[in-house]
Amino acid sequence: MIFKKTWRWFGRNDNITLSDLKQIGIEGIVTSLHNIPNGEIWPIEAINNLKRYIENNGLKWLVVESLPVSESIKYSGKNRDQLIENYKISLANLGKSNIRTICYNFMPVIDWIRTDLEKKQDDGTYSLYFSFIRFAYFDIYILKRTESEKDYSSDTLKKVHDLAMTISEKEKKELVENIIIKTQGFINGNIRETDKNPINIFNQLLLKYNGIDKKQLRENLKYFLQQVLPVAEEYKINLCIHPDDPPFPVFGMPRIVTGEKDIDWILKSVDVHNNGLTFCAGSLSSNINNNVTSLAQKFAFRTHFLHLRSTNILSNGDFVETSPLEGRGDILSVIKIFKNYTKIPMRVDHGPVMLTDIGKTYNPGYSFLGRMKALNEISGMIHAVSQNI
Ligand code: DNO
Repeated sequence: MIFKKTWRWFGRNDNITLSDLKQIGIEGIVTSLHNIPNGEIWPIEAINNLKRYIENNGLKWLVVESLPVSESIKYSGKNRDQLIENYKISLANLGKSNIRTICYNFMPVIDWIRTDLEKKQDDGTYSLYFSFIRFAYFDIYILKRTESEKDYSSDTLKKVHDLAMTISEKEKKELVENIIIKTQGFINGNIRETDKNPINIFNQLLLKYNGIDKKQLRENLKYFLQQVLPVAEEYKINLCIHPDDPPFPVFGMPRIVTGEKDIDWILKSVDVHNNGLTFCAGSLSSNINNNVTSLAQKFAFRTHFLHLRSTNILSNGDFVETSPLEGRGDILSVIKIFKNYTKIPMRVDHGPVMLTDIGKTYNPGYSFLGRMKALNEISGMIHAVSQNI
């Protein structure tokens, strides 16, 4: 196997068990200490406890996804230095426990975004989906963000206003749940299912970024990297930033991991091997300006973790997740490029809901059978590539 085959597992409460994962050929686990609040130190005992549990089940904890970066570090709040100190201690504790690949992201306020979590496809499966019109509707009519209309074309605005005439209360509620709640809670995001007024919390957080443009956000990332990378180097930890998903500005805030220029800037901002990338083919594929194959060629040398998934951009600009055999993720070419690098941990991502998983409860994008199907498609490609077929 030219990659380490890994799987994102959400801890002891995940209804997919480690023995399930052994049965489908997984070698390594990607997980996080999901119960530790964002910003707090990860104690070495808690790390070792989970690590032992994984090892007792015959697997290895290979990747942390994510060690979350607190908002205050991103918007350079008053307590950012204290939070960076905490981050450094968590990193050192992970290093002492021999966990050496750490994925994180630097997206302001909101991690990944979809407007639909189960959009029915022609084949009867359900996929994640991003609709521009419904997203803009949420921004303008539900969030009521000041001057939000300025961020959309007149054509989009017309469609948004048309939608406003017909959208039901149920659909509005679903948009809130899909965009800012259900995709965030399970990854230690800012909003939890139990929060009473998520819109209010979200709007308060957006205010923290008033006056923070792309240049400033980049500087805040650089400030963070300059301080944490010496610790990463000392403990031989590869830090790998995850691309923005979707990779374009949202809610009037900048995004700084969207494509070639951004990634180049980040890798050069602190030019050491441990300052690396999570090459998420899926996220990168959902920006029409990105050519995933050439990005892989350019950045494979600093990639420490791979997410193999793919999307298709539709003629109206929306995007939808696809099988790894299709779409703009160009997974076969990506595999061919990474074949020449030493055994990078790889996982699939965002599988469809299908067959007997329909109606079961999983974190959005993380059902069992859809991801297993994608993993098998990818395993077939990897096998052929490794045999030079
Ligand atoms: C969603 C994922 C993200 C990703 C984090 C990494 O399913 O792509 O949550 O894991 O952004 O920090």
